[in-house]
Amino acid sequence: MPLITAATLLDHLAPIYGEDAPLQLARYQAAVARFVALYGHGPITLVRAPGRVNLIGEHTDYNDGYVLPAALDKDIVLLARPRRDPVVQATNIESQFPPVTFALSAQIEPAPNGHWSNYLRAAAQMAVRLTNGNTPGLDLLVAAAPPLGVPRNAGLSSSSALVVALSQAFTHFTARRVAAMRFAQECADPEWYVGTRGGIMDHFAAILARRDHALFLDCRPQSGATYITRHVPFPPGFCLLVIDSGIHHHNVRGEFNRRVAACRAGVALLRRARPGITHLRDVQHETWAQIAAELPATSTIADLTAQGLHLGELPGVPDDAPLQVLACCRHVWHENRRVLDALLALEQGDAPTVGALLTAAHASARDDYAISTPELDFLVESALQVKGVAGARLTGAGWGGCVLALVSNDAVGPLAAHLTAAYPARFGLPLNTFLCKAGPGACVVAEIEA
Ligand code: NG1
Repeated sequence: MPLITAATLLDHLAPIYGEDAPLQLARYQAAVARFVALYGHGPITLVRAPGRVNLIGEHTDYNDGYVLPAALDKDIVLLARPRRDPVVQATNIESQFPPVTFALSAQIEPAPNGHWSNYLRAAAQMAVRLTNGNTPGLDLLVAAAPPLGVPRNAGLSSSSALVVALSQAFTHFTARRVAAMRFAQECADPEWYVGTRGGIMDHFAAILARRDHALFLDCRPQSGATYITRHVPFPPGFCLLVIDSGIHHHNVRGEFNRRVAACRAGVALLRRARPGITHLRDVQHETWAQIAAELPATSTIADLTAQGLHLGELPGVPDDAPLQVLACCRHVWHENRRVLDALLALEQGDAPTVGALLTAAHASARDDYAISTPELDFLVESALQVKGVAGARLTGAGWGGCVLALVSNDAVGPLAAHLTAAYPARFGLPLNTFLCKAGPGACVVAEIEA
C-alpha cells in the first residue's frame, strides 16, 4: 500500500463513508495528531471496522443457524505502527479507558474481567498463534468515541469491531493474507477469551458487509471452512431506525451462557434418538411438535450430568441453575425459519412481510428467550403505533441495548419524534435514535506519512 499524505486522506475516506467523508476527516485528523503526540512522527496505518445491527436472527449463530445483520457506518478506527520489540502499547482516545502495555505471546494474561484491553489481548493472542509468533509489536491508538464510533454495550458489537480492527492491523503487518471468511471465523475465536460463548455473526458482518445491503449468513461452516452468504438490499422506500434505550447491558455473561446451555441441553437430549446431530440446526426439518415432545420445560447441568450428558465449558453457569430448555429451543427453531422467510421477503422487496417477521421475532425474544426488558418492550410497542412502521424488535444479545424499526422513509421523522417524547416521559431516560446507513466491511483505510 503506497504511503499517502494528510492532504489526500479525504480521497480514501470517500469510498467508505460517502457524503459523510468530510465529517470523518476531522475525526481521522484529530486521531493522527494524537498518535504523533504519543509516538512521534512516521508512517501510521489507519484501520477501521464497523459495528453492526442485526435485522433478524437473534441467538441463532451459536446454534449453527441463520442471521441477517448489516454493518453500521459507525466504526472503530485504529491507528497502528509496528515496534521493534514484541510489545503492544495501546492508548484509547477516550480517557476512561486507561492506556495498556502487554507483551505478545501465545498465552497472554487477561486483564481483570470487563477491562477494555481484553479485546486487544484476545486479538493479539490469536495473531501470535496464527503466525507462529511472527507478529510485530504495535503502538496503537483507538479512536472509537460515539457518535461516529460504535455505541458501547448497546448490542451493536463495538467489542467485536475492536477485535476485527486489531486483527486486521496484525494481518496487515505480518503480510499474511487470509481469505475474508477464514479471517472472520478466526476473529470470532478471541471472543471466547473474554468468556462469552457467542457466535460468528458480528465478525462476519464487520468483515463481509456491503454498503446499502444486509448480509444473510448461514452460520454452519461448509466444507473447506467456507460459509453461505448473500448480500440483500433493503426494501425500497424503507429504512431502519436504530433506537438506543440507554439501558446498557453489563455482566450478563452468565445469563448469556445460560441460554447457550439451554440450547446445548436441547441438543444433548435430542441426540439420544438422533446420534448424528450437533446443533439445533440439525432438527430444523422436523416439525416443532415432534421436537417439543422430547424436551423438558427445564433442566440443570447437574440433572444432565447425572444422565451422562455433558454440555462443555460454560463460564458463569452454576450446575443447579434452571435452564429453560423448551422455551429456548422453541425460540431458536422458529427464529431460523423467520430469517429464511425474511430473506425471501427482502429479495422480493416485501417490507410488510419483513416487518411482521421482526415483530414476531421480538415476541419470541421476549417470551421464550427472555432477553427483553420493560424499556425495550415499551419502545417496540410505541414504535408499532406509528403509521408507516412495518415492524420492530430488540436487536443484539438483549438485556438492554437497541430496538430497530423498519419504517417507511416518510415516517422516520414522526417515529423519532413520537419515541423521543414518549420514552423519557415513561422512564426518565434520554433516547438516542439514528438511521442505519448500512456501510462496507472492515478495511485498511490508508497508510499515512505523519
Ligand atoms: P452482541 O449483541 O454484540 O452482544 C451477541 C453475540 C452474537 C450473537 C448475539 C445474539 C458475541 C461477540 N456476540 O452479540 O454472536 O450471538 O449476541 O444474537 O458473542
